[in-house]
Amino acid sequence: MKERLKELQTEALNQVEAAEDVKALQDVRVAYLGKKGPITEVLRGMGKLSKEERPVIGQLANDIREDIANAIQEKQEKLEEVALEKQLEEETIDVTLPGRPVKVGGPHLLTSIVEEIEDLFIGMGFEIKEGPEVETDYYNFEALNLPKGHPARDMQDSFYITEELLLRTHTSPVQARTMGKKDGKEPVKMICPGKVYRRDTDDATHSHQFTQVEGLLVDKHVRMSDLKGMLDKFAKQMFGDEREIRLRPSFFPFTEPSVEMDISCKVCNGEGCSICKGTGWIEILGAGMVHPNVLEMAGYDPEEYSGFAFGMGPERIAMLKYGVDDIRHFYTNDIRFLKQYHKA
Ligand code: 2NL
Repeated sequence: MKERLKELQTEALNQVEAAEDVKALQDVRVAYLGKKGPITEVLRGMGKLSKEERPVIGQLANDIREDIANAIQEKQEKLEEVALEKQLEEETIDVTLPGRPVKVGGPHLLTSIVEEIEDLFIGMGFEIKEGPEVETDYYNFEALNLPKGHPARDMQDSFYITEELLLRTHTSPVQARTMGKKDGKEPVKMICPGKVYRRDTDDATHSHQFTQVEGLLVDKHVRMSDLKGMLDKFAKQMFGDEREIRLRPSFFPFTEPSVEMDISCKVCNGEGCSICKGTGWIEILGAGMVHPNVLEMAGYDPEEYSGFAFGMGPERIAMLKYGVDDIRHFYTNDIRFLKQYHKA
């Protein structure tokens, strides 16, 4: 019986040694240590043994079981280790492979231009204000010295929603609202960028929806020369230090006097070319001293307070700065057009 047990031990240990995976090892465990295994079988015959032999064989059988179990455990750990090594090797990442390029977008040209304008005016101490695109007739027209029946209301054919509500035709109502909150006492120094709407037929230079940046400064003792100095600073920062400005008389219902500002043509340096249509000058914006009626309606005493205001179209500025020949390029979203203006 002793010999049979030793035989089984050697046999089992050889099979443990030979097992190539965890599954094979499991089979060895079931075969030798299971209830129906040969060791159990041998022990069933213990009844035939003498009293002295029984504990010796019992002890031996237990030692052999433990020996086989330990061998299985050890082999299992080894197999798991090998499996892990193999997995790690297979999943190695080759960090020297070239990467796949990630497509990165960028701001729209108009967004960049508006932000550039904002930065310049923030640098001069202006606040940025926004307001509703659906406006009341009062703030869009009335408060800007455009009473009902005023001929200028025809000039700006508008998208009306009701008799009293319309899509704003300029950003000026944001300024009228801001002044109205100051109780006629505090100064205002702001710009308001935003979308505006006019009933126009779209073509290379007209769009029914476009962008505007307007500015307003109201305080005591504000003069035309303050406007001129500020505009000169803006033009040089936006278009280059070598640009000159000139102001021509003009008309807007909300300013008096009113002017239009030109910058000297960058292309021909004032000589006259196709860009400036032979004049040497390019129109950039409109401006003027805030009309006393506008100040008064906003609650200021025009004898005590005065102000200047200006308005410009970022599309036009972008077109001049980058030679864009059609305003519709800003709204048709052709990526080939847009990505020319993404900074690297
Ligand atoms: C242009 C001309 C202008 C204004 C806008 C304004 C606003 C208030 C009071 C007075 Cl609240 N004026 N805005 C003044 C002059 C010209 O815009 O050509 N825009 C594209």
